[in-house]
Amino acid sequence: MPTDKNLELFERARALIPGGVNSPVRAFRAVGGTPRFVQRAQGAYFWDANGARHIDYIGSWGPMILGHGHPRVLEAVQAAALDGFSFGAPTEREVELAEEIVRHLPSVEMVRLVSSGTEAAMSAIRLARGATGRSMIIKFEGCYHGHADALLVKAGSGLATFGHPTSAGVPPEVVQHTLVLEYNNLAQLDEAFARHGAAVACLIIEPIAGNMNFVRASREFMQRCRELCTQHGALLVFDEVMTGFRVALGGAQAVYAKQIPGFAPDITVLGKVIGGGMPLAAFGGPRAIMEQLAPLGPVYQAGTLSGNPVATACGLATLREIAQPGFYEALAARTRGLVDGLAAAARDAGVPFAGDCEGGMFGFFLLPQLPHNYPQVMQSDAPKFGRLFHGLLDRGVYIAPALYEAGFVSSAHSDEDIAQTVQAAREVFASL
Ligand code: HOZ
Repeated sequence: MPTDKNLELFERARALIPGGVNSPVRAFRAVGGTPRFVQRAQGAYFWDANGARHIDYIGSWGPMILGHGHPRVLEAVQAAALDGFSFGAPTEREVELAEEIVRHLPSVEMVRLVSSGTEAAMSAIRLARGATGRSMIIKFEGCYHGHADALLVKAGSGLATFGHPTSAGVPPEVVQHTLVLEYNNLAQLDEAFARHGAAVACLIIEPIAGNMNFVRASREFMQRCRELCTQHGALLVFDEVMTGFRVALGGAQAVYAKQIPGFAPDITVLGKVIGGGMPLAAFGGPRAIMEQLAPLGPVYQAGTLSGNPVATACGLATLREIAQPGFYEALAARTRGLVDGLAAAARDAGVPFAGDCEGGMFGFFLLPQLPHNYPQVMQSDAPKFGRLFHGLLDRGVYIAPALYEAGFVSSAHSDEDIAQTVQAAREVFASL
């Protein structure tokens, strides 16, 4: 028997790292089996420790929109690394990256760079509370905004997988100001604002939720979120860590602005694509709100690695590539081709299937219809998903190892990759 290097590494890892991983979903607990340890990646593929090639639909959970090892991104990172890794002092590249972000997001006049999506969401909440002088925040069931204490209530992603309504270690007092509502439920939203409107600092939402698989907020729901926030003096915070520069150049807010005239959030939280695979995230909004931040205002926020020079080089090179004309049209067409192909394969095999996508982000459910909220998502057939996951994995196709996660296509995925994926799914669906 040849040795299984993935298994060997997993056993070594489990002895030293809780669960053998540094982020829970990677452990394959939802689907069983051995996580693939990545040796290297190029374009749309990665090779695991056994040398097996996989078509990668995770792409580091979103950042790798150009695929792995894009030559111009690589060049920018190499050049930046030669100039120095970290200074704890400002650099020109931070200014350039801020300019690039502001150029594409009309709702953002000023931006602060941080190192992770969790940090960005946590800071955005502090800013919203500081700017409004209020404490209460509204979030939605199934939306995940990183692992800051106040936001770990009925979140999605790994918390959905492990069935934790919230995390141990979060004292009830810390979440006492967090009100959790059902996604896409207009009546509940109206009632919450009627009752608590004057106390609400902000409403934070994943406009296209990517941590309960892929669930869109309806146009009506989003419009009502905007109206109620404006009416009650609360701030609308868009968590675009996943969707920012992923579903469109202007993010999910550009998608909603097309449907709702004049639509814009107050604060935007960004991550993933803006770092191109390096630890980089950001939050931004109108000047009057952002000027509440230290050193100008009373809301404190800081970070040794914030605006890191190598990470900003990577993010900047990535954003410059994706701003090329036609980039999103091609990416969206390829992603749509994947979802339609999977749907046809499932239909031919008589397997219930509902899929959706926007730009380079997609999701699907083994359900007859798309769900609109977390309880509906929870009706998905987890054991069947596990069989699909492993069937695809055995055929060299790597999707998220949990049914509560979205998927990601990059510009490096070719029509042939999509066709191979659909063929693999066709074989697996037939066996379900
Ligand atoms: N929070 C990510 C899933 N929505 C997982 C991140 C990771 O494991 O890298």
